[in-house]
Amino acid sequence: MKMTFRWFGTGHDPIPLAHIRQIPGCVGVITTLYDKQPGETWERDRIRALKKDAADNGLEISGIESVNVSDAIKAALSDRDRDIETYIKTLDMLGSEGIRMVCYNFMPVFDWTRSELARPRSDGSSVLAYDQERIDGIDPETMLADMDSASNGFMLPGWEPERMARIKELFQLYRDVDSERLLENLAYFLRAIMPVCDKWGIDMAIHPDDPAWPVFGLPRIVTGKESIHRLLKAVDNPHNGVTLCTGSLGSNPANDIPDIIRSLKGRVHFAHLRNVKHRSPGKFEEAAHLSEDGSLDMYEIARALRDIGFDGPLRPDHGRMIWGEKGMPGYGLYDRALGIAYLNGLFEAIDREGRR
Ligand code: DNO
Repeated sequence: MKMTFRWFGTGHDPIPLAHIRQIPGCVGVITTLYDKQPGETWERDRIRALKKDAADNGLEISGIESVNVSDAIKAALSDRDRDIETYIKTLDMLGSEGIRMVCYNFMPVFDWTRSELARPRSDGSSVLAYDQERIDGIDPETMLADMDSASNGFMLPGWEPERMARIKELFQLYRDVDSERLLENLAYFLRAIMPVCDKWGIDMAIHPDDPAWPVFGLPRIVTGKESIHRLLKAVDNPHNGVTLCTGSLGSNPANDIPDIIRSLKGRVHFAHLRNVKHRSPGKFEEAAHLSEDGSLDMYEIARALRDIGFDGPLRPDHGRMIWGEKGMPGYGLYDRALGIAYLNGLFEAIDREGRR
């Protein structure tokens, strides 16, 4: 396992790489080119500049999150083959620059969804939260305005303004796409990119849907054990794998995460570890990483990852906003660094127990 930290790039992330390198055990960053729209090719010099920034600070680029997939590919529009060609070119470029893990998602219209970005907790911190009733009662456009005003002026990953400006049109594109169609479209995309993944050894790590059920009537296809196995079988190549995101899968209390991990030996290429507190069906809020603070057993999750021999990049995921930090919701420095310290402790203890 490689401990890493998500970093949004110079000019986007207020957290300097020089601070990230001081987090104990953190060897690399997970990043992307934030100005790239889905369907655009990544140039070699930009990838090299990213690598150089990291290397100048004693870090590596441990993977890309995300190379985003265009709506033309997700909804099988007439120009999907052109976008797939572009995606392949980008993977070829990344592969030739030594990048071996690419995270992406196949959620229509929205990436992750929350109803609140800064719910106050009794410890004085704030967290992201989700309430299905609230989501059911609002128009996605109203939600966009709320998200905007609560995001501390940061562009939220997955909520890029260029996309959100076209929200109505985006909903239209998916009018005839149900979950079966979406899965077919995903399999079509994966089949096309597997040769370049085989060429360079690039592991594709699909991110689960967050939350793990349909929102705003849009289909979802990566929600739990069964659906994940379906998509892995649809294109049965070891490079077709997943991002094991405990917070996304853990939004549904029916998902037994250690069991899911054990069933995915060899196909977990990236892990996002964080905790989540279930309130009632369809209602949850994020928590500190510690098992005791939420509903997930982080020790069992770490053990399951060790048991399947997971050796890919792992990162803490959304943290609380603490100590007066004004950061991107979920992506401040302090609580994610605390998350790493805690996860390092779990993994060290598990390794040592294993050696007895
Ligand atoms: C949210 C993130 C997601 C994730 C994408 C991967 O905080 O986990 O935005 O990066 O779904 O493409």
